[in-house]
Amino acid sequence: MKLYYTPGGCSLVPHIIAREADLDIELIKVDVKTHRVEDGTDYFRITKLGLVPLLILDDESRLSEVQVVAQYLADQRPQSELAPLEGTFTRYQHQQWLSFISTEIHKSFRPLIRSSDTATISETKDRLMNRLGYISDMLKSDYLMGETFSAADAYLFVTLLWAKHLQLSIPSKLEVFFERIAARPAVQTALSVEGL
Ligand SMILES: N[C@@H](CCC(=O)N[C@@H](CS)C(=O)NCC(=O)O)C(=O)O
Repeated sequence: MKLYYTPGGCSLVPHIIAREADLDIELIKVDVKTHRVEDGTDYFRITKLGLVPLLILDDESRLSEVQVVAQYLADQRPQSELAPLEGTFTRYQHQQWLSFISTEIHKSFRPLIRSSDTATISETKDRLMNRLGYISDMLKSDYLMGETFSAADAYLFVTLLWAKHLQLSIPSKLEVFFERIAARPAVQTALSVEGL
């Protein structure tokens, strides 16, 4: 399997899950500013949207979208419990978190990084802080799904990494959560391999 990634991007989520599941995966670095792969290939020739993550399986079938790629990788090693099993109610609760983080958290960062309109930035920050506050209130155990680390935690962790990079003040409970996830050996390896 090949995973196209960019250092510190949302592709870090499936990268972490692949390491947590101890999967054999080839990492291929993409500069998402120039859309060049590390060997110089134009990334738009590989994928029309030019987005990471992109997972290419050994039979050349492809998967994209953080949530989907992370769940696929988790499902390759069900015993690692990185995603609840298909057909269970907790599977949907986990997907609920993945979707919430994708649409309400992940996508808030684009205007924060790209926009120069102060009203847009201020409104986006307020909305992001409201959503992080909600997650903080809902977080009753060590992880989003309770006592078990899952792909949703990896996703939240990566968005908190961005929040810290932008020097946003995050709820104290999420600071503790961030440190808990950062201390995981697989997470440390993924961060170090990406040069973070
Ligand atoms: N909907 C996609 C979004 C992925 C995405 O935003 N990827 C960013 C890196 S975090 C990217 O590749 N940006 C390059 C670009 O916008 O051209 C997903 O959930 O996987």
